[in-house]
Amino acid sequence: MRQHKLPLCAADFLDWIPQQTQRFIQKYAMFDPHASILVAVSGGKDSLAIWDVLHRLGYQTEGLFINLGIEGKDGYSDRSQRYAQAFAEAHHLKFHVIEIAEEYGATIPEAADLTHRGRKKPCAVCGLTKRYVMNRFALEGGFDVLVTGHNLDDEAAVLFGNTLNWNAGYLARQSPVLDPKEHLVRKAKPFCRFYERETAAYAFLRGIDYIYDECPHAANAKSIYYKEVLNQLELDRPGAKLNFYLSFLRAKDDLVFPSLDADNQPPQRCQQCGQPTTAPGNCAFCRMWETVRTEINGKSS
Ligand code: Q46
Ligand code: ZN
Repeated sequence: MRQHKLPLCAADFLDWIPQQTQRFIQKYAMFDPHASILVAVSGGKDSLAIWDVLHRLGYQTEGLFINLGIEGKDGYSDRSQRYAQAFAEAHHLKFHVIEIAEEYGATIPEAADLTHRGRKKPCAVCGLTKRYVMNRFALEGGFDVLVTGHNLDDEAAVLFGNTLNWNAGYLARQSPVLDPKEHLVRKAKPFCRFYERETAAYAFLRGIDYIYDECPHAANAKSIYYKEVLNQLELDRPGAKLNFYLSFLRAKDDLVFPSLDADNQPPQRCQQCGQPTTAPGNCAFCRMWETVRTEINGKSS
């Protein structure tokens, strides 16, 4: 690992990742040893690797897979689910599945086609739905924290995008851990300081079977372009990516637009589901799925 000037053999690397993860959990006060943890699993390397590490560290974890209905039957979502399910079964871990089409009446790509938000690209619909469903499931299940497998490459790319646009509200909220608020569960990203190649190496060396393919809708995403730019920077200056992210975390408390933090907005409640929302009336999730249902009903009548 050039950024740490640290060479490790496979056996030491497999110890190093959990040790470092535990260090990050404590450093950022993510959760305590007895927390009940819901891990958002996608079937990919990062989420299965974090689940593996937390389980090995002795944490009490359950997994949540959201089947988005991408590529229909036996397509990308179903194949991803099989990897996540197989991991859960092999480790005797409790595994929950939410089928979006069953729960809300349409798959993510179908919903994207029916709403303005989708504009024929499902990612906006998908992101909003996943955030909402994960939060709700974690709250209703009484979990203390929702853990995701975001790695340093993900976090640095988000930070880069938000910095290019000086998106103060998003910058203020970007953090390895978000404290719970009313109707919002605590969220933590214990892998946020690991490079993607480190989490991939961990999954590979540990023999975790995960879905190699990216979601077919990920191609041409802005985040992928930002990752490429940052990788170029990293190539010339090893550690640049990590430094970019860690310097931001250090600077953030003092420097980033505290007056624009979303905390200063008056709290509002969605009239339909009761979840927090920035505008009066229904939340973005309820409004979007209401439009989808109206469109489906209009087409069938
Ligand atoms: S799963 Fe969903 Fe991603 Fe696929 S549709 Fe886009 S947002 S690319 S993380
Ligand atoms: Zn709502």
